[in-house]
Amino acid sequence: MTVGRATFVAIIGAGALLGSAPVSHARTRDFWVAAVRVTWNAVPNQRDAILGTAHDPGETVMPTTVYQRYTSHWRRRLRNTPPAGGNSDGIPGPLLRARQGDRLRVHFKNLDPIQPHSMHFHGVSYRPDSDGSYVPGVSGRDGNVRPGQTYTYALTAGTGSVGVWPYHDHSPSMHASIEGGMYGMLSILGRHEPWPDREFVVVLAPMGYFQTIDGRAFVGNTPVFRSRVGQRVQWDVLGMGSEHHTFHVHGHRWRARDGTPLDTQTVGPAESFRIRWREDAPGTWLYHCHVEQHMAAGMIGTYVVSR
Ligand SMILES: [Cu+2]
Repeated sequence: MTVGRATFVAIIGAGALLGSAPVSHARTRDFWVAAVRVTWNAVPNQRDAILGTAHDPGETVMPTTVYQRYTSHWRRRLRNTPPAGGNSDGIPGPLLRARQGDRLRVHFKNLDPIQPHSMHFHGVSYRPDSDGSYVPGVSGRDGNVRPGQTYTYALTAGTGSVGVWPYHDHSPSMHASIEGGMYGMLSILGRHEPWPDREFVVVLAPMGYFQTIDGRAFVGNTPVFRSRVGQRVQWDVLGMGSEHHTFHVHGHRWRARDGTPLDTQTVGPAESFRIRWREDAPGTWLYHCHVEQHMAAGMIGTYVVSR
């Protein structure tokens, strides 16, 4: 007990030295994540229900590696996102939630038997040995976690960390890994911000023949997000890949930083934003990327609001 307490004090001291936010109620949050091989189907029902076209499993099923959330010391697999946060699991990786002033320790294990992997985080502070990117001749194990190995990334959420941010593989295998879904999001709340009642993670990214939301394409396969009237809803939106997307939700508007009402917002590669509202519009609504070719290639889903 005494040792744990001493460690905690030392960690707070380090945070203060790094110039991060007020740390009086700061916590250290541990996350356990592994890279695991899976067989992923981007279109599990094999169809585009809007156009009425069929897609062959030869196009939709692929072996890939994903980030998976675990209990401590990788004993047991857990869901990556809260149950109401969508029906997809494995892509994106675990939603890592913290508060401004917190320290995060992300314990990563590479269970992929073939490729090296890593975790590189946006939006938070860290020393170079927690950057998680491979720099030939310079970087250490953090950027090149080989099969069977582990690495712990030490991160600090400072005043400039409030918001939502991507993380992704930045090892030598990053290009194939990102195309295959090795990305996820950090969600950092301000010191006194309430947790939303519903938090939806939306990653817009290409995968094989498709343009996907959380690794799935077409209504009936993409996440069905659910909320109730009166709930505080938060959407965490991220673009990955090489294209820009325009995120649109039917029947709702939100405000840009300058107060302008929006119902469509552009997100480029590795850009991210959060959208919040108090839900007041019951019904079944579409959400989608409004780049027409992306929508036609699967980047569309439904959002169900009950009374
Ligand atoms: Cu798009």
